[in-house]
Amino acid sequence: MNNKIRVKNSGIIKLQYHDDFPDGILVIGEAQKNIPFDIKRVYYISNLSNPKGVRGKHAHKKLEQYIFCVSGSFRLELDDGETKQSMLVDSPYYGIRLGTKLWHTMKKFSRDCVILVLASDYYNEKDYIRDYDEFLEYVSK
Ligand code: T46
Repeated sequence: MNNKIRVKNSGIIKLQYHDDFPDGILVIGEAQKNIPFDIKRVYYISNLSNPKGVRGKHAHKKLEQYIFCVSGSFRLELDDGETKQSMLVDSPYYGIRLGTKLWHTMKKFSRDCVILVLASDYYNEKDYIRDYDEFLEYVSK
């Protein structure tokens, strides 16, 4: 994770971690501390064994999220309607902000990839924009 974020409504946080154990590393996220909202939902995505698999391809209207790769790696593509950025996410310490009005796509998952997402609200399909043209219209308002 060596990227500077250029798109709007994103950013990188580095979580507190302890990697001095012989039996693994411990990474800590705390609401309103290093995660800047109250976490109402946690979900994780695993079994990403399809090398051609693509997830995401949507934006959110109000939801704030941080996405982590707790194991393996994947490619995250971000698009704020004007600027696009692609990055390899491959560290359990770093979270990428998926803020509002940010089209995001996840692909090129390693076999051992596990994605963890911390979200500011409960699942609400009405918060999704799943059509790219609709997204461009929404961000141009
Ligand atoms: C996001 C990216 C990073 C639920 O019922 N509850 C949930 O909390 C979630 C996350 C999903 N679902 C249902 C909705 C769909 O019928 O699970 C199905 C698959 O969801 P989706 O195609 O949106 O999954 P991804 O991996 O493309 O996107 C997910 C999140 O949905 C989304 O908010 O930002 O991860």
